[in-house]
Amino acid sequence: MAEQKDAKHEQLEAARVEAGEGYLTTQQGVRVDHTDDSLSAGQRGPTLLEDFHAREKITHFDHERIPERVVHARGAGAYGYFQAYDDSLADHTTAEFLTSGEQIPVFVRFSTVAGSRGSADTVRDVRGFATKFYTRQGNYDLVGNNMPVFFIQDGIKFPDFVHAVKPEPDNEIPQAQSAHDTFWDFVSLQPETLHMVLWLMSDRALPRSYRMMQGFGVHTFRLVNARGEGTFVKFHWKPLLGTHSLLWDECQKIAGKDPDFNRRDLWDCIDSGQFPEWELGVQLVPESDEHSFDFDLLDATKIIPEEQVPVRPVGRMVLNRNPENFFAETEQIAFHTANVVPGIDFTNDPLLQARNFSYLDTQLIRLGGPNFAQIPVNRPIAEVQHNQRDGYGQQKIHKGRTSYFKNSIGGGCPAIADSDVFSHYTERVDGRKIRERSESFRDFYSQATLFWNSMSEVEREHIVSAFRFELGKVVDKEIRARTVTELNHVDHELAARVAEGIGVRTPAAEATPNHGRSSPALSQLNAPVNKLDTRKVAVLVADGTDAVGAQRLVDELTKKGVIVELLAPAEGELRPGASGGGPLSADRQLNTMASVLYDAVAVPCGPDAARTLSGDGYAVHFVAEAYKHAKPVAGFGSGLDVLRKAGVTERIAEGEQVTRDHGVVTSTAAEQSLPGEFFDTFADVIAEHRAWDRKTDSVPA
Ligand code: HDD
Repeated sequence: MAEQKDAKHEQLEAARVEAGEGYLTTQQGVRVDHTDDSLSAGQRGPTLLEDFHAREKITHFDHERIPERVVHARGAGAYGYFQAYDDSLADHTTAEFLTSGEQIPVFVRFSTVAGSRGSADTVRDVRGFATKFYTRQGNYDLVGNNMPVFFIQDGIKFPDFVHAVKPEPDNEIPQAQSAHDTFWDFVSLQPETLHMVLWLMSDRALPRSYRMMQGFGVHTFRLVNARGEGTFVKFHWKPLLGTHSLLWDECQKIAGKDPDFNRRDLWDCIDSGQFPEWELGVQLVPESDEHSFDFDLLDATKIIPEEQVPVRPVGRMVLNRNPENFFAETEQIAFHTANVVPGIDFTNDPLLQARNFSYLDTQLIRLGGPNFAQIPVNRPIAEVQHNQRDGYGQQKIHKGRTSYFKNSIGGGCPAIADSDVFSHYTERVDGRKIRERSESFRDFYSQATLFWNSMSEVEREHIVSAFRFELGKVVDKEIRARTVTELNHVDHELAARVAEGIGVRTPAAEATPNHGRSSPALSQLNAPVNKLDTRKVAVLVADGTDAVGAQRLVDELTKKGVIVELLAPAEGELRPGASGGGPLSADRQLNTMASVLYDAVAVPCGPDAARTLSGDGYAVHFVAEAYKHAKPVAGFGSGLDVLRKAGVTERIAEGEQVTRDHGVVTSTAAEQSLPGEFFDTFADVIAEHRAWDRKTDSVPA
């Protein structure tokens, strides 16, 4: 594939080092002749302190780790570009990257929040979605999440919130989970968390892929135009592939089968040229409308419903390049909400104000001093000139005698520019010093209710079972009861359904009447994006699989953008079936994989293969589990025997015609007579992702 080069890429080239070239040396460039044995006094004698090579090697190793991020420790990142569609935002902002139409290099890091660096990807959690735009006017960081609101309203509560959700301090259990007493203790005592907690209990917390998640700037920011006029703005990222999720049961299994599930998915897709893409949208609110909502624009626990202020598309982002070195790039990237460029400014959102302190502060300990902006991945492509000097890890040799302003000795340089500068929005502020939450921040329930009202029944079922699972892990019954009392302010039915599952008394009556409003844009399932690009399908094969039919299946689906893998009891070339064709080769050994790692499963024809697979518990479980998770399941000819063995029987119609029943696509035809319609129907079903109307409660898997 042609290499993408942009200004950031070229800058990074200077820092890249080819592995495997030249001779082994010390850090000082001295060639070494031996690196397998320490220098010792005799073959069996003590190691000598004089062995500078061994000491240097071990010392460096001892210092290889840096503190992990206090939150968002586990992540994966990639480079790409952002491109504005046109200059239509020019009336609102002087930020060139939003109006120039040029490709602006970006680095995006996705993350989970609560877990350590080595935790599993598919935990129930918020996902970070942080974008660094390397613009000509300097770096702009949009440090967002995949949910549009936050748990707390004021950053001073962030340490409390994080201490509550992180593993409990006495035994450091549980890892990367909110299902424990301290988290729910906090939630039940801090009702402003409720709206975000509903998002956290929803499918949004279980993304199928980083490529299939929305992103949100969360806060209300401000765009500022050339006349110094401000417009409130909320940022939205919408994935082209739609927003899709896993089931909780899958997540728990994937955490063991492939803890790198989301990270691997991002890497593999970029590696194979299937570049993920998002559209950037903005909700704009004129300053004059600041007080025309029934919530406060400065309250980060609130959304602006899209039906009230539509999201206006302004550009697209494509991620097209994997990093070369995880530590150097993904680990050392340092985001900061206060990294803004001319044309974008803050508001007085108290959560944002605290973040503007926290990010710079945390990088100082994480990256070991004040020069982390010189680390290759963090360097702007804009020219950097300032009078900051020295400090740990200084990489620059600043020439000259002056590092102060004003100066005459250095010719007055660096000088103050008179154009394209960042000027703070001249907001008028006036107030007494007080510690007090604004009255306008006091409605904690309406938008939680709005979210609940906007969900489809399937999504509601998932939310209820998430609450039951999480609260079911809470030992203290008081905390369970208090949480249900809070939920009763959101919706009585929700509170009752949760209470029923966790042994808590159902509240007698609703605490706050449900306002009945909804916002359709909040549901993933009410308006799904049906695309099959990069969906992953497992085709179960064995010796005797009819190679012609199986190959047709692979070719037809691959042509449509689906990723197809052949799984067999053993890897390698398979003995062809009676109808010839082939050779067919298995991509993977069945028992190293699992249905939860795929979006759909198919079993082609071949009597011998069907016999083998029907007698292989792994294969049968594979199909049954996919069926249970409402995934597309397909089979033809004798392949149907495997489906029957897996309990799919009632969805299989007799006859060669292609039938489609609750996401199950079948035909009794062997491959020669299999109608082409089979592949199109299967593809349609894959594009729909899940057959939510399939009832599978009684399916064991
Ligand atoms: Fe934060 C990391 C997103 C509130 C303090 N945060 C961090 C990252 C993301 C977010 C995506 C990871 C960046 C990366 O990939 O390196 N944080 C958010 C969002 C918030 C939010 C969307 C609310 C709207 N954060 C928040 C508050 C504070 C912090 C209120 C502190 C007062 N966040 C941090 C931090 C981190 C961080 C401690 C840890 C590592 C880092 O910054 O670089 O400073």
